[in-house]
Amino acid sequence: MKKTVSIMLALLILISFQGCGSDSGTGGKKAKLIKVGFCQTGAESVWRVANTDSMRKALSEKNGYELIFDDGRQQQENQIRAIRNFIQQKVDYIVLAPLVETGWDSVLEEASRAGIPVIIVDRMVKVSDKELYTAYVGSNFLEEGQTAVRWLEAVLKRYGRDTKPVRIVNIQGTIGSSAQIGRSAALDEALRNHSNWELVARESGDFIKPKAYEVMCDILAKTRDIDVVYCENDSEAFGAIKALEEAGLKCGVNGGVIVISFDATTEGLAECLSGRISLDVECNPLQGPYVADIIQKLSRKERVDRISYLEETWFDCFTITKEIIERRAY
Ligand code: GYE
Repeated sequence: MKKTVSIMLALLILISFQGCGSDSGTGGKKAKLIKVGFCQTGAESVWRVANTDSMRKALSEKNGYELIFDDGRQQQENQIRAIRNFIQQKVDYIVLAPLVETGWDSVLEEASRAGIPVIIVDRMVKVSDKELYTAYVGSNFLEEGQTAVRWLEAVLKRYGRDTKPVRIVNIQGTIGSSAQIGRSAALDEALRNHSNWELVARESGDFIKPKAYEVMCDILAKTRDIDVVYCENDSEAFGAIKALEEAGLKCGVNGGVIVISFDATTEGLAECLSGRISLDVECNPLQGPYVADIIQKLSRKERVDRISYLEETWFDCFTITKEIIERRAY
């Protein structure tokens, strides 16, 4: 009798242990994680931090991924080295947010030879063979810029400034990055189409607030006759506004300097509400779920779209509200 009781007890303990294991939903066995190497440009802006966050959340262990994250610290050589490391570590997928468009052919050929699919996010790459990447998720930067110049045209008209000289400063993003190329190209196009628009200065702020502050200070030392500052992201707009205000200039559509920005982060929209930023064109950094979806489809050998542009909108100082800012996810 005593023996039967102890056998039953042992059995009970065994069953309850197995029960604990199956709580994970994997029947006690760990499901194989998908190994992804993600190579980020760096942490230059508020937008970038939101982008990294979105990727980390979507490609979490809980969702079935082993994510190897690499911060390129704004150097293409670092990014190339990271990709080579990912190849050595035999990752299943490589996700690359390229700092600039060119210079990727050899390393992407290495990834292709190793049979590792590459997904490009945010900025684009210019490669000799399109097959060197499997899919792209990001923004149409030329369209973002065209939205900005169309808005400027309309506002100048509304204020009766459409035939007067319009003196524009362009604080560019990282030279050679798709975000810079597209946004600057839209401004160039508009400059060609408006004989009264004049580009008085063009410098790179590298998408970074302190750098933009520095270049704006230098420009202001040469001229204060400025109508518009076309910044290529929010961080640059913050730096430019600081320099403009320290120089005693007012920022705003009504009689001040019109500051245009891109990203529409919570902080950027707060400046839009204060009137310092007149227009903030949205650039969506929440790309993680799209990348996860592509990886899932590729794992099931399903077809994926080669190019996916995220839907984006814009906000200006006339229509922005506290409620819009409170609902903002980044
Ligand atoms: O606008 C900026 C960032 O490539 C779209 O890079 C991205 C840009 C974004 O650091 O804030």
